[in-house]
Amino acid sequence: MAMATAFIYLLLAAPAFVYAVDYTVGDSNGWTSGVDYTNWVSGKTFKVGDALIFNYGGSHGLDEVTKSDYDSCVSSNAIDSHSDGNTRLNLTTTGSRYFICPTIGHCGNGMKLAVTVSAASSGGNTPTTGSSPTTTTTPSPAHSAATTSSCNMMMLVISLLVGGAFMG
Ligand SMILES: *[C@@H]1O[C@H](CO)[C@@H](O)[C@H](O)[C@H]1NC(C)=O
Ligand SMILES: [Cu+2]
Repeated sequence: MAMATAFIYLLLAAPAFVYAVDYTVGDSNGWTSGVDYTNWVSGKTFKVGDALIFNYGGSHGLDEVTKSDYDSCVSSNAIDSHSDGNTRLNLTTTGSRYFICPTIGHCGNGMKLAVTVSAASSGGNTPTTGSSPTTTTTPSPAHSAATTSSCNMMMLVISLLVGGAFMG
C-alpha cells in the first residue's frame, strides 16, 4: 500500500517536471551584443520550474537588476552578478525579473532582458489534503469542469492501484 501511495504522489508530481523548460537565452547566439532580446522573449511563456541559461564570453557579464535600473541601464545596484560565462538561473518564483550586461554601453545597445514568470501549470499541483486511496470522495459542486475531470482521472488511477494492490 505504501508503494501504491508513493506511486500516486509520483504521478501527481510528474507534470511539474514534464513541462519544465530550460531556455537558452538568445538560443545559439547566447547572451551577447547585437541580439534583440525583446524579440527573443516575445511569444515565450516562462513558468516556475523553468530555467534561463546564459552563455557569454569574457567581455560580457550578467547582472540582475530592478526594473528602474533595467530601464536606465544602471548596474551599480545589481541584485545579483554573474561572470562565469555559463549561468543557469532557476525560475523559482512568480513575477518579473530584469537582466542587463554591465559592460559599458552594452545594455544601452540592447543587451538587456526582461522576463515574467507565471505559476507552474495547474496540473503540477501537489495535493495538500490526504485523499486516502480507500475512501471515495464526491467532487463538490464548487469544482470547475477542469478540476472535476482531473478528480475523476485521480479516482481512476487510485482505483487501478488499489485493484492492483489486492490482486498482487
Ligand atoms: C537548478 O535546477 C537544476 C535542475 O533542476 C538543479 O540541478 C540545480 O541544483 C538548481 N540550482 C539551484 C541553484 O537551485
Ligand atoms: Cu555585454
